[in-house]
Amino acid sequence: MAASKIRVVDIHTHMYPPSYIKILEARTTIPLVRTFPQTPEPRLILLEAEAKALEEATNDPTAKPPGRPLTSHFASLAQKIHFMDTHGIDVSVISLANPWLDFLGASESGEIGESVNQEFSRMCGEHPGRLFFFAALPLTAPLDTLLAAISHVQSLQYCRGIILGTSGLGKGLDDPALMPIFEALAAASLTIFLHPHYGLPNEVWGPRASAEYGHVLPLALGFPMETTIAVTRMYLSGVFDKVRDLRMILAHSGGTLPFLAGRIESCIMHDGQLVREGKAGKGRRTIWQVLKEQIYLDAVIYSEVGLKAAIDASGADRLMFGTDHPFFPPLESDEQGEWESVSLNADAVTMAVGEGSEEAKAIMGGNAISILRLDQK
Ligand code: 5CU
Repeated sequence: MAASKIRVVDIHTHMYPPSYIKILEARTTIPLVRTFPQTPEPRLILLEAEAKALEEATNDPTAKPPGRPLTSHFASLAQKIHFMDTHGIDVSVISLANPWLDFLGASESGEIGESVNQEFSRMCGEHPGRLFFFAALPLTAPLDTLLAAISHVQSLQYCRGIILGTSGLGKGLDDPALMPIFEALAAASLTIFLHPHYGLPNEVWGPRASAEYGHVLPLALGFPMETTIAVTRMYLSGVFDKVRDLRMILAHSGGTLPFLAGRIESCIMHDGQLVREGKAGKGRRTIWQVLKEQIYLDAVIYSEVGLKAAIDASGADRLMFGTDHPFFPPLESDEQGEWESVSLNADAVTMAVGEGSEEAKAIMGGNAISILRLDQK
């Protein structure tokens, strides 16, 4: 029997449609897009950790420009398809990149969200079967607008879930006010793709970070800790028990959750308050169980060690390959060629489970096809 070809699916791949870039260009505070005299390309400035560098470059035209270059990779659909073809990616589940619609006012986010989601739907329709998307929710809008947005995106042919940051309605994902949203998403079979943006407070990085360490600390450590904290808060608040059909994919292989789950469990078992309140007793679903029943992890962790921890925690049948395109482009080779950030993740799968193995096929695409129903157009 001929060996079946591996189908590669990228579930972690972002875009900013041109209309969204226009919104960023009109802004004066982060997130924003701005051109500086010292660089030809506009710069995309997204993170609070970039605030100091932005101020310095605004006051001093010779200072290092903040952010990252806004290349065609961020907004061009043709470029996304070229990237997929270059890396042998059959299907991509695209999503708006951070910070999504989180910074918009309550009166505008519903309408802007609807048009952004419609734009993603249109882009997917240009490449039927190759593109699906995670929609963005207007979290600053009133509850009825938000619930209407969930119904709207559920009706869009290529929508397979929603991308969500950790701030929720402003108070994090353990906020009881989010329950109707989680219930509506579960009822609509829309999987949440949980993605970080806010990181940790700038003071954590110390006074040298902004000038000397680039984006390393907020991206390598801030993002994963943010995800870990958000999901642990959800777990402690009982969201996963209250909404048993809720399904979440965690970016970056769950932050540090696979590594820290044991410590979280031990802290629960040894917490006097939780024990007294009956929250740590027998019959409790452990975080290990939630990881295996309601959580999926992407495979964007760049190493065999991290990937093995993710597989041990959630199972090889719950991991899904991703690239994080258009972030992390090659800096010393042609951006139109192969990206090392992609091969690091693909190689980690090979090293962790063996080239061509059933697990490798599942992680590289099979899991995403069945979990996100990508065979249904
Ligand atoms: O480089 C960055 O700042 C980012 C970002 O903002 N979002 C993301 O998904 N990856 C990298």
